[in-house]
Amino acid sequence: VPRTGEVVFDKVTFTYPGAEQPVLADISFTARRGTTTAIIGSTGAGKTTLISLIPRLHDATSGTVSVGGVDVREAQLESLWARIGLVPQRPYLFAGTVGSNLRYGREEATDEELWDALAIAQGEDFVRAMPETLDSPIAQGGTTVSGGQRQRLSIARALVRQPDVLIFDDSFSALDTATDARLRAALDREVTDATVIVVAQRVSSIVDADQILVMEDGRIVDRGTHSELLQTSPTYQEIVST
Ligand code: M5T
Ligand code: MG
Repeated sequence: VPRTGEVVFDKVTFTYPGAEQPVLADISFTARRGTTTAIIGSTGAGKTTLISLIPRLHDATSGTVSVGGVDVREAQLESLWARIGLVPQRPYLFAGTVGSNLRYGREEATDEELWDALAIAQGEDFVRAMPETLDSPIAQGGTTVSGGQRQRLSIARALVRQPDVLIFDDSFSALDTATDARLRAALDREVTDATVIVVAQRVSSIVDADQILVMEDGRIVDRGTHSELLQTSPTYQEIVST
């Protein structure tokens, strides 16, 4: 099994169990290691559903999804999940401490590794400012930290696991644009080997992506870089202007 996190969708269709209409139709793309693939599109376009097929939260109805050259259906779930860091659209924190929340998924991580992940996720300053830093208590649901702090802890948690595939589902939306920009610059600098997939609402979060997939009604209607799409995609132009 090659230790590469290349993600390939080949003619993927998906219908939720019991639903009549497919939510994803004819999705094909390759997300290469060391590159960033962005997915943008209006609410309900199917972005969250698409990324949920990678760790097999759902299985494709037809077509194949593969990670590192292996069909995810043939991969052992535990080893598949060990390779994927997914930051969900609604970040969740457990009752415990900052440290125990960050270690979820990799219990053996050292404090230094937690700080490294926090530095990239732009969470270092606020955790250092907490009275007990990594040992500071977190209430169930993370109600003692702000939405933006919760998002950054959730991002740091994914980084601690050092996955081959890093997926951010609208993970930068609660961050102000300056923090968003610093975080993406740090990711670019520090996370160079992973396959990064970014679902975003804000175009400013994805202008530097190696490829952008524009989704509409469960389909990829256009693809390219930011500057290519500005020239070729009316849908993208509309997203940019709103
Ligand atoms: C795409 C439907 C949803 C929408 C379409 C998660 C989920 C979604 N859907 C279900 O029927 N059951 C489900 O469990 O699928 O939804 P999405 O993938 O969540 O879209 P999105 O991520 O692009 O939207 P948003 O709002 O996060 O930008 O018809 O009803
Ligand atoms: Mg979504």
